[in-house]
Parts: sequence; structure tokens; C-alpha cells
Amino acid sequence: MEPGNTACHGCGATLSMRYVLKALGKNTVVSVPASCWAVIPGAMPNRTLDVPMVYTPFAATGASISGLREALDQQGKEDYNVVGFAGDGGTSDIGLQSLSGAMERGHNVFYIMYDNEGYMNTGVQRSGSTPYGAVTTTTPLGRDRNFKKQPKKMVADLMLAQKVPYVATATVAYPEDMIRKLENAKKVKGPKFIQILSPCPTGWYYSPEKTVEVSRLAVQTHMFPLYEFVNGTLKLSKPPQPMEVKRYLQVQNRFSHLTDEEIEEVQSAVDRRWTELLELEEHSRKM
Ligand SMILES: Cc1ncc(C[n+]2csc(CCOP(=O)(O)OP(=O)(O)O)c2C)c(N)n1
Repeated sequence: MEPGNTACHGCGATLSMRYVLKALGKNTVVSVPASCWAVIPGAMPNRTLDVPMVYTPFAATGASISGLREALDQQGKEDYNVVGFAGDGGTSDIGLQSLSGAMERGHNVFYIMYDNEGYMNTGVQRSGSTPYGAVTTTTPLGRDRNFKKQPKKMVADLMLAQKVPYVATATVAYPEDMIRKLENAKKVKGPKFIQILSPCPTGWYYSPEKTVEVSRLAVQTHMFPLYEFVNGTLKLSKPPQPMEVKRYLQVQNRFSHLTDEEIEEVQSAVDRRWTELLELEEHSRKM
């Protein structure tokens, strides 16, 4: 990534791209659907990325990286990394069939979902990946307290269920962890899926200098557990002193309306998922 782009201050998605390319290097082709990342490079002749980048229709990232991979292989360029870099709307909603198909066909590709938990480029609409409790412009609080009532659809968990050969979660507060995961993923010949929590000050309503803090709190409170699934084994990162989810929720204004009871509901759901992940880790070790 070159200096200069049109992202908002404190953009987590920009850090995500920077670390992904740092890990994968020059021999990389990136396919980007409609999203913030479709505008971050700016208008021609600006480009920000120092690697080839293909713009693809919103729903088509999986199909696009399948085609790029096969075409590069035909040209004998097997050493090129092919990366789909899509937002959570483009992944958990409109692009889900395309993603699932690409993973099922077994192409040797990376699919990176940068998860800012909403359709941010078009003005902070809710997506399937927006967590319970969040206010967005399509789940406004208003008199009826219309905040998002559905839980987050966790695409990495869907990819685990699909038995994609390499699945991981990562976030920008832990760049070494993210880069190590990409390096491990590189060793797997086949489809790889990584979901990167990429905090968004504009849509999560916190001040831009707090992006890394928010990202770190997501992990420390178990809101966004970090794991790596490779060769059938799941490895979960366990923060030494887990914190209450309240600590994560209170630094973002999208959750500021939640009552103590609603925060308790979030805590219970987070605890349940953490237990399930521990069980999955234990179970995968015995297999
Ligand atoms: C088929 C289609 N529908 C709608 C749009 C408009 N659109 C462009 S970007 C975008 C939001 C993308 O959200 P997400 O994938 O979460 O990425 P983010 O903007 O958050 O980076 C939408 C709805 C489009 N370009 N194509």
C-alpha cells in the first residue's frame, strides 16, 4: 500500500489491507467489490495499492477470485496470491453464495472479509454481520428503540461448518497475529477465509484515535474471539484477563442506549459462544 487514500480518519479497513499486503507481498492480485475499499484508492489516476486491483460487482467476489485464479494458473503464474477483499455486506449478505461456491470448488484463493459490521460506504446501514444492539441508519433508535434485534451472523463460523481448509479471525489491534495467520494460510493450497474485525469510527460512533483500543477490547471481552482453524484443528486465542462486554460497548455510541438488562443479554450470548468455541477446540483436538 502506498501513502495517500480517501479513507476516513481511524479507518480499521485501511489497516486491514495494509497488514494483509504486508504479509502477502508484491505477487498479489486483489479483487474488491462495491464497498468502502472501492473508493478508498480514490479516482484515477490515484490507486493507493501497489499491486493489481480488480473492481468486481457487489455480489461477485467469490466468482471473481475463482476466475482470476484459474486464468493466472493457465499462464503459469501459480505463485501469485489471489485475494478477494470484501466488506461484511458484500460477504455475509449479497456475496454469500458466491463465496460459498468458490470455497466449495476448492480454488487456491484468499477471501478476506473486512468486517466493519455494516454497509458503511453507503451511509451505515445494518448488515447480517451487524451485532445485536447496534444503532445504524436502518435500525435507528427513535421512540420505538429500533436498534438491531438480531444477533451477528458470523461468517467465519459458517466457513468452519463448510469445512473450508483454512479459516481464521483476526483484528487490527493484533497485527503480528494477523500476519502470522496469513503466512500460515499461504502454506495451505486451497481456499482460505479470514474475517478481520475492522472498527469504523464513522459508523460505530467513537472518536477516530480509538480504533486500536476498540479492536483490542473486542478480543479482551470475547465479543470477537480470535481463532485459527487449519488441518481440522481449531486453536482459540485466550486473553489472559477477560473483561466484561460492558467495557467494549461503552466506548462506542452505537450501543449507548442499551439498558443494563440488554447488556446482560449481550454478556450471556457472548459467554455462550465462548463456551461453544472452547468445546469445539477440545473436540477438534480429539479428532
Ligand atoms: C448490486 C448493488 N447493490 C447495491 C450497491 C450499492 N452499494 C455500494 S457499496 C455498498 C455497501 C457495501 O457494504 P459492505 O460490503 O459492508 O462494505 P463497506 O461499505 O462497509 O466497506 C452498497 C450497498 C451496489 N454497488 N451494487
